[in-house]
This record gives sequence, structure tokens and C-alpha cells, in this order.
Amino acid sequence: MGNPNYEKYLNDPEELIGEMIDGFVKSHEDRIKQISERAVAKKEAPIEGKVGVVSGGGSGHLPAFMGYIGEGVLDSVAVGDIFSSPSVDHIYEAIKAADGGKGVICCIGNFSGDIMNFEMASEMAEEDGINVKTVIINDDVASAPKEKMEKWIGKFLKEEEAKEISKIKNIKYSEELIEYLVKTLKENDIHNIYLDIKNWDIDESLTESQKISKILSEKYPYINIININKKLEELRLIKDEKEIGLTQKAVDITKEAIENMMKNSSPGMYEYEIEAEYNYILNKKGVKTSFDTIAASGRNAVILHYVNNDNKIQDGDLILCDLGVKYKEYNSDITRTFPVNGKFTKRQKEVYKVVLEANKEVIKNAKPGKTLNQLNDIAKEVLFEGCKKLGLLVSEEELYKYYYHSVSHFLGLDVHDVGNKKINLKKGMLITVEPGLYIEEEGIGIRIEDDILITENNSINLSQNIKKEIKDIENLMEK
Ligand SMILES: [Mn+2]
Repeated sequence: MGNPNYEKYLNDPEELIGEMIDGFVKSHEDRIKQISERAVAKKEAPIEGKVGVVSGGGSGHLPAFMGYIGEGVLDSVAVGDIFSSPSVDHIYEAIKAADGGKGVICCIGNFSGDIMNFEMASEMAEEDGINVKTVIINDDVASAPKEKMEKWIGKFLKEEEAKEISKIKNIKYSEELIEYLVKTLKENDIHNIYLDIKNWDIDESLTESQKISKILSEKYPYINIININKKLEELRLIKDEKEIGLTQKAVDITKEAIENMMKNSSPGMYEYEIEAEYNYILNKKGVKTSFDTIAASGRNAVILHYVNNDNKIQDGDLILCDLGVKYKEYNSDITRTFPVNGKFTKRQKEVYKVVLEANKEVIKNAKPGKTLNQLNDIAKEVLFEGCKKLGLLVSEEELYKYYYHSVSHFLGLDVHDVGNKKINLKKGMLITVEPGLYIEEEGIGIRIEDDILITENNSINLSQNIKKEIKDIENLMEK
């Protein structure tokens, strides 16, 4: 977002909002009722007064906002800097949700690809009898001449072109966001603004929502600025069917790519060559990794975040591959460990079986009511008993030598998604289960990681089809 330019607005107010204001105001009574009902249901203090929302600087909160609007908790939404490339589905959801709330939609996209998504989404909406009201596009697309930059990164979209392509009449640049917002506030007597403000370190630069907060509190001190970050995090924790579907899709592509790695690896290859077998499938599907791929052979596997992947793999080595796929903003996070020559040694099998047992035991216990900390305790118990049998340990205190991370984290829009390890698991949460053992002196590092959906009474392993039994891996790798 560029210069807010609100002075200009104060001196020369323009008609920026149009027809949506009427609906916005009329629907106000119902909205407040719904907000209060939901608040009571959630045993929270009701939100009073009209509600506006601005987001910015969060990571992937857009779907959560949509959920909020869809459920009538919030009236309007202005979303900034969340996705540089919102998908058609997300835009469509936003349009639908904002229609229900008679609110404003301000989505920010970058290049023509995004505006095409807007077009598709608004067409879908129109078919459903919903009117698209406002779209704000990034000021990267703004009026200033950018011919020089266009030679480097492609054409910028002009306002008129965006209107033409998207058929959306009300198109604005994001540098107009503040004045647009201020006008909406004034004309509608809004006094609560919900901002998505994450707690950043003091030396980090201001996020968009912090900048907006600063401007508003300076110029409009009567407005309450309320941080909605925590609420959004709560919403993000519970995934709806669509989000689960997207994650499953990410997992399914991961499966295909891992199996391609397993089938095509042999001693003497470099770790990056095995990584390339993974990337090959992702590239063919037009998706990206959800984080830097770890392909760590032999002794490298005891380093948790080894991403150099430049070592030559020796015959007899295991290779630990921790990797994921990002599919429409949702992530998989999977680890498999396999023998590069296709056959586990006796010792490798012994250690592998311990880790696999821990993986299965934790998955069995991943259900509503449990916490991630409790799951980690279960992992530690199994790993400790296993280490005793392997002749590695005598006391539980020593386990940290061979197992030094924790067994689970939440998964979602971020690979390490929001949520802390003390809360009780609930239906709709997505977690990883990833026990490991790292025996440096033997050059063995093994981790087995699956993505688990918590259900009503139990859980579903979204990655259950990705081979992890010793015989299945060996069969798959048989040349
Ligand atoms: Mn993980």
C-alpha cells in the first residue's frame, strides 16, 4: 500500500463507495444480533456497534475472515497484503460472504493473473445472483509510469484494463485504501475497527495493519481499534471441509513425488539429484514446495534442518526426506526415510521399527481432548523403551541425545500453523505426527511424519497411503 493520502480525502471527499452503503446500514441490526448470538454461544463478551475489518500483515488469514463474515460476525472486510495471489475459490468465498453481510470487498492482487481470478470468481458469483461491489488492486499496479519495471517483471495492470477484464465497475488502487476506509467509517458511524495485528518484535518494520492502526488512532481517536489476531488464530485452528480437501490434495501430490524419489534413487547419486526427482512431479503439477526440502543421507540426517542437499550418497545409507507441497495456500508436511539402495540393513530395520511404532502409537492417541504435549510424552515413552532394546540408553533422561524435537505441530495455511501445544485437540484440527531417532555415532537418522486430521472421536491419517512399512518401501524400490 502506498501513501494513504487521507488529507486529500478530508479536503475533497469523493463518492467512493456507492450502492453498497445502503445495504450495509440496513443489515446492521441483524448483524449485531447475530454477533451477539454467536458471542453468547462462544461465552464471549458481545461485540457492540458497527463493525469494520481491515487486515494486513498476517499470514493467510483471508479464509478466516471469510468464515467470520459468512457467519455474520463481521460486516465488512478489507484485506491487504495477505495473498499476493488469491485463488478463484477464495475470491468467490469472499464475494459470497460479503454479499451476506452487504459489506465491502477489497481484495488486493498483483498482476493480471490475479485479476483473471477475480473475473472467474465474479462470474461464478453473478451466476449465483450475487453482485460484486468493489475490488482494490495493489498499488504495484498504480498510475505511475512503470515501463522500466515492466521490462523486468511483466506488464502492470492499469485500472481501466482491470475493469475491462474483470467486469467489476468499482476498481481502486490500494493506495486509496485508507481514504476509502475513512469515508466508510464516517458515513456509517462505525466505531470499532478490527485489525489483524500480530505481535512483532520491536525492531521489525510496521505491517500494513499497524500502519493503518497508527493513522486511524491519530486522526480518529474516537475509533476503537481492536486486535482480532487471536480470534483469527482460533478460527484458523479448525479447518472446514474445503480446507481439508485442499490439504488432502497437497498430501496426494506429495505421495506421488515421494514414490518417484524412492523408485529413482540409487547409491552414488547426490542428495540434490534425489530432491530433483521430487521436484520433477511438483513442477509437472505446477505446484511449489511448502518449505525447503530436506534430503539428508547418512550422518546428515541427524541435523534437523539440513537443506544443503549436496552430499554424495553412499551405498548402504539411509536418506531422510522431509518435504511438502503447497496447494492453493494449504500445506502438506511429510517425512519418509528409506535406504538409497532399496534394502534396509538389519540395524536400520531395528531402529526404523522403533520410530514406526512411536509414529503409530501417537497417531492412535491423536484424538479430541489430547494435547500436543501429551502426544509428545507418548512418543518419548515408546522411543525410550525402543532405545533400551537397541542398547542405546539406560535412563529416560538421556533420551534427548537421540530425540531432540517434539512430535507434533499444527498444520494449515502455515506449515507450522498457529496454535499452542497445551490446547485440547478438537474436531477439524490438523496436526503432524513426526517422531524420530538420530544416532550420530551410527550415521542413522530416521523420522517418519504423517499429517493427521482430528475427527469427532478419533483421527484420520491423510497420508496413510504414503508407504512407510519396511516391506512396502523395499517392494516399491525393487529394481
Ligand atoms: Mn513437520
